[in-house]
This record gives sequence, structure tokens and C-alpha cells, in this order.
Amino acid sequence: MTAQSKIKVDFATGNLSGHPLEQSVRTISDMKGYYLDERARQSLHPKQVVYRVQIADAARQGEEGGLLLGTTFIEPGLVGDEYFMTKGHFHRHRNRGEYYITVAGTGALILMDETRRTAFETMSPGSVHYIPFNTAHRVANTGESVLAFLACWPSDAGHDYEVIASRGFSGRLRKINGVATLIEEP
Ligand code: M6P
Ligand code: ZN
Repeated sequence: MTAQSKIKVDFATGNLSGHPLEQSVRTISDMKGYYLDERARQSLHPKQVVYRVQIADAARQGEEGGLLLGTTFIEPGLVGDEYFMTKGHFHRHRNRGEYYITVAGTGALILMDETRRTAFETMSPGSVHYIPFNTAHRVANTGESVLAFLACWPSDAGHDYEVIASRGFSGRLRKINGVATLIEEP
């Protein structure tokens, strides 16, 4: 007996299609507090899309032993000299890892361990990034086109946004003289 998978990935764009598929959007107004230059953020249209996330079979969230698959699309853009980026999170269950696989565009995966040591890996089509457990992760679009990446993570990992929302990462990825540079926060 053969069964047809209900979800498909378009490897040119990263777009998922089929069902069940959950989609969410983060706009400039959703990113309040995440950027250094709050005036620059306010000068942009509040409804400007920063990134979109598609999750296949999102109902599996919370299920022990399962896996989730999603695609994130980050628009190109800057808030002051900081790139459009995801909020970033630790996993609620700290001992859960994740894979990110770049499909289109160029960017940077910013990783911060629990001692607040921050580093980044450059992302380009085909690059595979393993996010170890106990590590906060955020992606910035450092290019001129949409950055799309697939993500696969344990269904019961959960998202902990608290630490990042209140203290941020210890370094910010900023465009300095045209180059993506991780600047440590004072
Ligand atoms: C990836 C996964 C998702 C995450 C999304 C956006 O697709 O890691 O779990 O929700 O990126 O990142 P964030 O939740 O930090 O905004
Ligand atoms: Zn994650």
C-alpha cells in the first residue's frame, strides 16, 4: 500500500503547501523592543512584514517524541543598522536541539549559549545548521532578497521567548560598512 504525503516543499522557494499547514506573520509592530534603534523601528510602517512562518502539522506541538517541520521567510530590510530578524528563542525544554537548512537567500544564524556567549554562522542555499540544546537561536537576513530556511525540531521543545524579550542576545548583528558584524552589547 502506498500513501501520498500531504505536505510538499518547493525547493526553489522553501514554500510549504498542502495541509494541515499553519501560517503566522510577524510585523514591525510585533517587533517592538527587539531592536536597538526604537526610533528607526517606529519610522517603518507598523504593518510591514518582517517574517512569516509556515508549520506543517502544527497540532503535533507539545507531543512527546514527535518532530515538527516549518519554513521561515524573512524579508530583506534594516531597522537602523540591524537586519530584519526573527525574535529568537530558547526551547522551553532546554535539552531539545533543532536543524535549520537554508533554501534561498543569505543570512546569519545567531546562537547564544546559557552563559550568554554569542556567535553566528553564515547561511546560504544548502547550508545545514545544527542548533545544540541549551542554545538560543535567531536568524537575520543579511541579503537583498527573501531568506527562506527549513526548520525541524522536536514537537515538545516549546518556545521560551522570555529571556530574549527581556535581556536580548549578548550581541547584535549590525551592518557596519556594508558588512554583517556581531557587536557585543555593553
Ligand atoms: C523556525 C523554528 C520555529 C520558530 C521560527 C521563527 O521556523 O525555529 O520554531 O518559531 O523559526 O522564530 P521565532 O519563533 O524565534 O520568531
Ligand atoms: Zn527553536
